[in-house]
Amino acid sequence: MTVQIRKLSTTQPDFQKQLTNVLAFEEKEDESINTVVANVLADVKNNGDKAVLEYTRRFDRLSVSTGAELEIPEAECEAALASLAPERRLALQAAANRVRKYHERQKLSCGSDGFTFTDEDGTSLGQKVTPLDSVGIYVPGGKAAYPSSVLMNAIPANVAGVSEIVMVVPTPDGARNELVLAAAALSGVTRVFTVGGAQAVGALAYGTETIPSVDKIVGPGNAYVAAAKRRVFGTVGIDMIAGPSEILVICDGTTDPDWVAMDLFSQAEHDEMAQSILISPDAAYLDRVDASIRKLLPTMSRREIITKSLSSRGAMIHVQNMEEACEIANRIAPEHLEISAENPQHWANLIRHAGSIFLGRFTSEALGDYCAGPNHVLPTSRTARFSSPLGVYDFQKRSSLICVSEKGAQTLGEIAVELATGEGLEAHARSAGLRLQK
Ligand code: HSO
Ligand code: ZN
Repeated sequence: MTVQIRKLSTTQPDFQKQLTNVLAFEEKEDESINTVVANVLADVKNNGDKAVLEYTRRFDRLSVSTGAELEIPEAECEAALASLAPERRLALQAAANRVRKYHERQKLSCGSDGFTFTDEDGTSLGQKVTPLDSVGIYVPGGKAAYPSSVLMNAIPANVAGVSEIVMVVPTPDGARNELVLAAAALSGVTRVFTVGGAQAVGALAYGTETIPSVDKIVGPGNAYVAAAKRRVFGTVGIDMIAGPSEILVICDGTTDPDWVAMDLFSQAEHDEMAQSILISPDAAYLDRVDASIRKLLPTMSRREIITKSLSSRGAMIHVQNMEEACEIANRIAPEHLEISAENPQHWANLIRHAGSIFLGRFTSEALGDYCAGPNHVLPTSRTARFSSPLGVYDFQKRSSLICVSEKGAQTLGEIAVELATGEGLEAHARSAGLRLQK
């Protein structure tokens, strides 16, 4: 199977249409998945542990007779961390420390203490910020089990001050992923249960005899998990529903083409539906990267996934200049944007929509996935137009504060009486009116 990447140029008369085709991605709304998930959720809601144990036996071939046996004690996560090869343990610890440091900055900058101010009548107004009490972190099992994602989901919650962080992870046939457990030990996770799928989402949303209900569920999962998260939204909060990974590289033509080819591979290897796009004002450079792709692809262990991803959703776009490259990047609103160019800061100033921006040729996107510090849970499928990376702010909420002085009760009371009367709400008008001095 040879790789065939679409080539576009902004000078083509139908360029906009072609770009729309490249970006088109339809999330399959599968009715059969929805039906299964609705049944599983209802069963877990009504029958608690009994249902969870039954689905875990059926889907994960894990047979235990009590809910308590689904829990992995904290000591086992600590032991998993201690038993890692030293290089692996040090790398995980270094990543966790950097992610924590970054998110601590984020907590300071998003005003964790709130604010108050007093107006001329002595009425004080403000905003109070509090962490959520409890969150659930879904961690996929099997091939898609990423310890780095445990760090990225749990550490911001921990930094926000969430006191109960419950992690659920399927363990098909009872196989536990040591690196995932070790990551939990480093991230402030308080309890771990070996459950997955829609049943895990149901347990976290409704609670069972063993698994506590939480206030918000975050973390990636398969189509069943995504459908379950959508259904329990409202009972609990959820984070985003993540689509396949994406990378957009803008290159001025001065970076080693092998580097850029490998950066495109790095997201393509996640998923056949992942999207890797390269934009350059230098047409000859696009050809050089194409040659690097053909040279390097046979050496990649995940070449089949990469080939499918690049051939079905990849693209190379020739533009007239770097300004035009940035305009198209804003239109694409990618999850990850690498600006592999001289003076990257200059071009980054023109970018308005991107989940994470990687500046300069030494900043490979892979460093952001693991250890630079910022979160790797990012808006996909063009949602960077209106949403942000997962962060401390996703684990906080705000309450308004209003303390009206006696004088303020007069000024505000007159306004409220007038408007309440206009709305025909008598009790509102009288409630405000009773506090008016006659
Ligand atoms: N690039 C992925 C995150 C990840 N990469 C985890 C490696 N491990 C998010 O788009
Ligand atoms: Zn990645």
